Amino acid sequence: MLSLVKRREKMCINTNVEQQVSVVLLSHPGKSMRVFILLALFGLGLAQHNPQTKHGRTAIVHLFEWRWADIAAECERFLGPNGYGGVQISPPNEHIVLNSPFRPWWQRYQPIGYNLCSRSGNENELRDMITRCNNVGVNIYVDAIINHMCGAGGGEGTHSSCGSWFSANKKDFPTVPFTHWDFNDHKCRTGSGNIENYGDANQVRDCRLVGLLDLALEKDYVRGKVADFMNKLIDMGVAGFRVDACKHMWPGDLAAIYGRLHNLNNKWFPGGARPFIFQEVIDLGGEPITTREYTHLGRVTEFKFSARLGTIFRKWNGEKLSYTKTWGEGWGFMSNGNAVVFVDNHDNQRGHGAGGASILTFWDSKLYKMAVAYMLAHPYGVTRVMSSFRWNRHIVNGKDQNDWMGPPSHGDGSTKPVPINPDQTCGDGWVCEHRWRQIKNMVAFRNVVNGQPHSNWWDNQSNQVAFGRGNRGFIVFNNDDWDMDVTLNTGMPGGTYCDVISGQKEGSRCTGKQINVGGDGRAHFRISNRDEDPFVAIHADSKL
Ligand code: AAO
Repeated sequence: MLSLVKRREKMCINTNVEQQVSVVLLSHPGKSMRVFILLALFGLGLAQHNPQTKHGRTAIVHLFEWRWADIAAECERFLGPNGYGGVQISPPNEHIVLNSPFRPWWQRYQPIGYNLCSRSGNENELRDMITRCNNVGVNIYVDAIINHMCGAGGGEGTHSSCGSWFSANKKDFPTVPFTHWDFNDHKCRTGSGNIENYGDANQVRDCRLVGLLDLALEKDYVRGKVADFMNKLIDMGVAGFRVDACKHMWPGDLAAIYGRLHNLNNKWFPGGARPFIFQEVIDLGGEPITTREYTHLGRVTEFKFSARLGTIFRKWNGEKLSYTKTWGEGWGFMSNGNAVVFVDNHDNQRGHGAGGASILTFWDSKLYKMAVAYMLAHPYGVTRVMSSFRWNRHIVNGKDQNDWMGPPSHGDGSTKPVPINPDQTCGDGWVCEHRWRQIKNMVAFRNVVNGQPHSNWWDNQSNQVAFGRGNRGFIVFNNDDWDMDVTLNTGMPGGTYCDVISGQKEGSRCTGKQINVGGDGRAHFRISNRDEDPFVAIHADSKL
């Protein structure tokens, strides 16, 4: 049975539920009904592991705090043409509006209801964005905040993004409606009503995460309201959800909600396609709740990937890049088919949610570009690229005093548009890592090598490593403090290739370094540790 399960896991990529179930039926016509139902359920779960990206696209970008109008334009002018598969958007539903601190980014993680107006725009703008992105083959994934509503101290009034009245004091959210019956407080056993100890799984699920009013998701009524909210978005055309704070919800409650979700809108997705589900569970080890409790329901964020890659590229704790020969499951990460991976996310880039000094961000751009390239070149996981805004970082004793600062805004707190400069970078404090040449070109690399095995590994037992992806791509890193001068077997067909890190192929011309691969697949690489980008990548489509 286990080997059958393993085999099916491989087969399930890009198939829909009906196909999966019929595969089981055909291959085991004589087995008992019990086995069939088990596997059918298993297949249903696996379908939600599929990001449903189109045209062989493999990477998602989180356009953190972008306005819907800007995302729509970005899909058409940049993401579609450059092969991005999808966008994770900031929470689209009504949220609290705060004055102190003034309009922090995290106010959007405090829902007031499920009306679709937020700091990023209204429902019409949301619908327009979903349509226009889908029309150019770019999926939209919604950041779904379903564990809680606003903070218990959120007061009472109409300080909410659609102007709806609510009362945190009375736990009254009339637009849903939720009343005090729909919250968990009676189940929580801590003095403060908040989570006090992550070592106690019951309080992690039944008490308030940082004081946020905790929804009673075991109630059929509450499940129904949450599913209605998600289904409305599915019907509008979104491809799936990043589900926030899953550690704080019982897996059984989540299964019940996911089970109510509609299939994707078949204007843009194949019949029977299930929404992609990826769940935020921070598991760095050492707590009773692990990612394993959630992987049957959908993919899960692999925070170990982010934390370890930062330490490796920074060469902290004696870590070396050469140790990543077995990167992925070999490092104790969850299985490849379950993982969503990232170098940094909107929390840990500013010290929230498992953030720490090791996390690489745009602030350390040289190492950051290398780490993102490593992630995109490596076959492990569904990859998510971060796209940030700049803020006035002010670190005192290891803590950023300005970790709350919201996106570039006008005086009234409304979010500024994203202007595009003549050189294709973004202005007004939008960092647009996803537009950086090295990152954009590595997204294309990942698409070109999709499905090819990790191959032709080489290392110098220190911080110089190289690996290929079958005969479709090859990447070489020098993160040592000395120059690199080596001849390596690339596994690529002979010819001249354009390095997509120092430049790119434009027509028949290469704006960067050229790499000559001999008829035997071998090529010479010289990379100075003082190069602005001490790494080189070539792929089948960068051949001159
Ligand atoms: C804000 C204020 C609060 C206020 C609250 C209510 O900051 O002071 O009480 O409003 O009024 C975001 C912000 C929060 C913000 C919230 C609501 O980050 O600051 O609160 O919006 O506006 C846990 C959860 C994880 C969560 C993370 C931040 O498990 O789900 O905390 N992330 C998501 C979102 C996030 C959002 C929310 C959830 C809420 O991505 O943006 O919050 O919707 C341990 C645990 C983790 C736990 C962290 C908390 O991590 O394992 O589960 O994450 O602690 O820091 C080592 C350990 C590692 C440990 C870590 C601690 O690395 O190995 O396990 O240390 O850093």
